[in-house]
Amino acid sequence: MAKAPDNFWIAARQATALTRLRKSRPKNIFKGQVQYDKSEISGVSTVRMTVIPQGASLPQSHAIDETANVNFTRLKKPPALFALNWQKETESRWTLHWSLDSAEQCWGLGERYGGLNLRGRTHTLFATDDDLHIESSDPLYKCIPLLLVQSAGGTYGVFLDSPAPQFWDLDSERNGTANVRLLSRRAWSVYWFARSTLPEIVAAYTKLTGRCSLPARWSLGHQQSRWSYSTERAVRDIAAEYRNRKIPCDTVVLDIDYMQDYRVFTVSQERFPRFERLVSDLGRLGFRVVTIVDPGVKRSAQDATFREGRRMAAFCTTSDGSLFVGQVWPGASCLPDFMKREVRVWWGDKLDFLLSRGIAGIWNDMNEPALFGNQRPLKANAQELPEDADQLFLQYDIDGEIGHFEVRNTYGQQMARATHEALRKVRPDERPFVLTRSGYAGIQRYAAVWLGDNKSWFEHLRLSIPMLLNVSLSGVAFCGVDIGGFGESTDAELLIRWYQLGIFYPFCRNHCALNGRPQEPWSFGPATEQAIRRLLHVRYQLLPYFERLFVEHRESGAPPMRPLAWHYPDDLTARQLDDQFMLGPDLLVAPILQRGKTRRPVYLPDGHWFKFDGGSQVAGGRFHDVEYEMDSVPAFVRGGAILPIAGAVQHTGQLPTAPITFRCYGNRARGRYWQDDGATFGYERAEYNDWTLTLNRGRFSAKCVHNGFASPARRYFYEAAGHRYPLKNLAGSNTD
Ligand code: MIG
Repeated sequence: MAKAPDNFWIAARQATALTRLRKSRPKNIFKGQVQYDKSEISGVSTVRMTVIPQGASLPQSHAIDETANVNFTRLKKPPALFALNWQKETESRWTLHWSLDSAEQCWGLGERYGGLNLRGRTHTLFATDDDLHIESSDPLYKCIPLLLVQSAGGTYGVFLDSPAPQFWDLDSERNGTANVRLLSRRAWSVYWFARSTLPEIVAAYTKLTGRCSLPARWSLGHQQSRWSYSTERAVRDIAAEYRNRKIPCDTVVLDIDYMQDYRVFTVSQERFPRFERLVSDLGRLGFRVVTIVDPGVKRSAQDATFREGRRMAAFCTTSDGSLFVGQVWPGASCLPDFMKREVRVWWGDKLDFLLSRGIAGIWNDMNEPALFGNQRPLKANAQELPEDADQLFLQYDIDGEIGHFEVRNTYGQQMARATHEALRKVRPDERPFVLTRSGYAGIQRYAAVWLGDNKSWFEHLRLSIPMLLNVSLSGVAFCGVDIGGFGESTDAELLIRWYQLGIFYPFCRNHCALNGRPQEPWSFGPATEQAIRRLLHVRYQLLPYFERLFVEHRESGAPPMRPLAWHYPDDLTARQLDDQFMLGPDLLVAPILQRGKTRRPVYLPDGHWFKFDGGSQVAGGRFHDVEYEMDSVPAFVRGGAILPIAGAVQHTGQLPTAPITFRCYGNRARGRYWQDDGATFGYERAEYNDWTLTLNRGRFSAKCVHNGFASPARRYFYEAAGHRYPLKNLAGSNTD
């Protein structure tokens, strides 16, 4: 598949390395069955290889979206496009290897610390709570074994569907080989997506593993969090500050201190004596409340959740049958085995404690699972999988008892699934909001994600772009990082710069650790507050555009955040950049990422562009040295785009009646405007409106493609060449 490298030295190195590999590789000791299947998924030729060791059962996938009904047909032998070699080297170790062309970059693999191109180092997939993200960080919270290999010639994909520990060595020895070590005693599958375009590969992968449903509109608004707002008073004050200062916000998030002694499904009577009243009062101000829920259940006969869980054998046990006990926030705690269906149902029913009190969404933390004092239970360079009995605890899978490490990477996934399914059950026609720290391939079907404990460092501001791009390309469209940074203390400059970028994260939440100084938008004086207010207004103005992007994610799998190469695959400069990105097809975001800087080089691909602020036209096909003020919006709009811009609001509850202006960029432009209730699954019952917008030599028209939603009365305008004109009517909606 890889064409011969043009560089002689690379070729020579590769040849030596391969001989060395061949010599050093133990022989294949595999005994069992291998199956090959093929399918055409969203136009991409896909081959699946399933490897079933003697005595093992068929693999049960935790990634595949069963409702997608992708059909495979059996093949007699591996087809030519399947360029992957593999072997079983020891009783618990497998290796897969193939060669990489010298020009190929490696993207994807979910949550990785570092730049967009993952080539040149090793990446461990073993769910880990790492609260110090530095350059040598390797395993993090999420494990998504999808690699996208891309070059000017196109992109191909490799998806290794196994929740067991994986080590991906992406040419760390610079000899042109990718080498994956999988530690497992069970069956597994690998999918090979044949070379195609980047959007097509992501379409195929998300067809297979699912796409997120449209987010509840409120969850796309600004969320304010902190570890912790630990009294009713503190929560009310935050909400009041937001409304008094007219800074847009939709959600207040409650971290672990709302509970009694950190016990799950409790509320502190002392600090939150009138919890329900608090939630409903906030609701009247247009706020939703989200609460954290960790998996650890306090091992205590006084705790009702523990008693119930023990009675129904919900908790993970060790090999001698006793309860596994680990240290987490409530102290000595037990972990529910979310692999069991009845445990997921039970946990879901328990969530009613929060849902019946009006809690709008659930935030799952610590679900790697994290254990104090034992965050890395597997050696960094493990070559063997410990025996089942030595994998911390046992879990259950279709074929019975199984060592935890074999399925560790889905622990958080199964918890998020239980939570998602509970919300669907209790509120069948409401779009659920679940946020999770850990997850596996397919996590997008159950939850939005944030990338855990970053710090208030410019370095982490900068890295949030490539990290979120790789997460997005790995199928997880609804993602973000803590704005302002979680650990350490932020300052005015960093907070402003972070909001300049953060208003473009699909998930937009300010969150801060226990010891950091407060970082709500008003914490640094009036000038900072004013800048952030303006930036958040822009976030809300763009929400109709965000909603359209999520509609397109459902249609095609395209994530809102995309590398430039998504749209400009032949542009060699664009392919190298990971300090700027596309938000959908129309916005290019290029923020300041260094302290003390007010300018930066911005690359605009071919075509013409418009500054988001002020709308001046800028030529594409080259770099520009761009200066940004403290309240500037660091974005450029593609010439030929039409953006629906909403009028100013304080929260999404006010959006349906806010006027919409279709802002046209250039004198020939096209756009799309989508409208629904933003809250229910009505869009699946055709209750939405969908318009194609065009501007042709000054003539604006909105063509209704679908008309199924009775929108409340609102006013519409279009804006072209700096003038704004009222629109008489938009078919399919009520205008006044
Ligand atoms: O051991 O709940 O990543 O967002 O504020 C720390 C307290 C536990 C880690 C999460 C962070 C959260 C914090 N949690």
